[in-house]
Amino acid sequence: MILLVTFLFASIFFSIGVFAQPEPNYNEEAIEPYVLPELLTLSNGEKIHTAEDWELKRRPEILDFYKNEVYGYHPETILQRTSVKVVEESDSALNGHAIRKQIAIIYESNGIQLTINVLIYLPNDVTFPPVFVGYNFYGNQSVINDPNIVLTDSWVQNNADSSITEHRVTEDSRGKRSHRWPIEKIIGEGFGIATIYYGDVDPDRNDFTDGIHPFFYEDGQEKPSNHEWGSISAWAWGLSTVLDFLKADELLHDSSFILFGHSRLGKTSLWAGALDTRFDMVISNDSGCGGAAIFRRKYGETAAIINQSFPHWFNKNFKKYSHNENALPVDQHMLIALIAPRPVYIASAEDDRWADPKGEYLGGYYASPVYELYGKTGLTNSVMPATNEPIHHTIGYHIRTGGHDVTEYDWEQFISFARKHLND
Ligand code: GTR
Repeated sequence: MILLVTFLFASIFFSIGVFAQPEPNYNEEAIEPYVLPELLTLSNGEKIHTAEDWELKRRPEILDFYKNEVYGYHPETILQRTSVKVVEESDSALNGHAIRKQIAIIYESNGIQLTINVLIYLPNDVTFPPVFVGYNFYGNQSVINDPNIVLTDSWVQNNADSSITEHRVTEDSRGKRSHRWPIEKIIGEGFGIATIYYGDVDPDRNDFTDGIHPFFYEDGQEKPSNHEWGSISAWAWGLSTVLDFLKADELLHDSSFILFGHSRLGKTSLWAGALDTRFDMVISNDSGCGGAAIFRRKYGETAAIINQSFPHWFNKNFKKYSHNENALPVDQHMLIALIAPRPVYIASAEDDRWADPKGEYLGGYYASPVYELYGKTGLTNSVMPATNEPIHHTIGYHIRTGGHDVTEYDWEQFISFARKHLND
């Protein structure tokens, strides 16, 4: 009887949509007309005509909107509370072609510690190589099959891919994600790579008692308040903290740093690149909703869907924009514009409709007027390019064949884009 009543109530709730996921739209024709918030008009109506006014007036205003209403404020990196330990180093990695270095960044406060493990490969024959910096989903050991890679302690079950969700890191997961990280190729092209398991900074679950957040709570605080940081901001904080130490490393202090991230970590790379102008270039791969894609299109994943599935990614204030995108004071062209004039690359995949490839393209297209203020070229055509026809302006873009993943084709584009623009 009790079971029957519970079942009846659950069915009613589902049918009226209390628990149900909103249905995604994949029909371009069904997109309602929308008006984007103006990139080059201050909230007091004043128009912006110069790069200087953009930097002094409009950019801080937009950055503030994002902090308040989307990703949440995060504390400034506090170097005094961190120390670094070289855990392992070899100058004969990858058959002698690379230096491998593993460092542990230890953040300490009130007697508790958080350890961020950074795995670095650098080409042996290049001084101060440019370095791709990016998070991985499954631990540093997953990016390459190398028995020397230290396993992190902060492993937690992660729901991103059911094929490797076995709780703690095991020897089995060494190299499981190597197809996304063609490290030998990257090294062979003269670039370095630094990667970090994102769960070291904040485990990816709706729980604010773990990861970096509690280190910054006021007495009695148990979770971030409405305007404070969600997980994407926490991961962005982690990238800036790692950058502090990379920049101080004797092998890297003259290097350029290229942020790279896929999917939720592509959303993170855009936000981290917007916040921290020390990153010389930013790449987002299949970043979708909350990344490069325009919210107001509501194509594929939407604010309502993402807030329901991943309430911890954004701040509490962002919840009020579920089914209410037009009330947002920003849209994602503004996130991309915050990176200007630094080069930014947006990568999409044809079958990754969930991430709205066209919305990702338009994010770059509508950001372009800010690049133009600096005399740079963004995406000039309102129509997106054909599949596998990359654009390498200061805003770069491609849509490739295939699905939600990071492929060799993607890396070929990232490398040639970096070569072309790093010294702009
Ligand atoms: C999906 C999520 C996307 C994207 C993706 C990923 O479940 O809806 O926003 O971030 O995960 O990170 O692989």
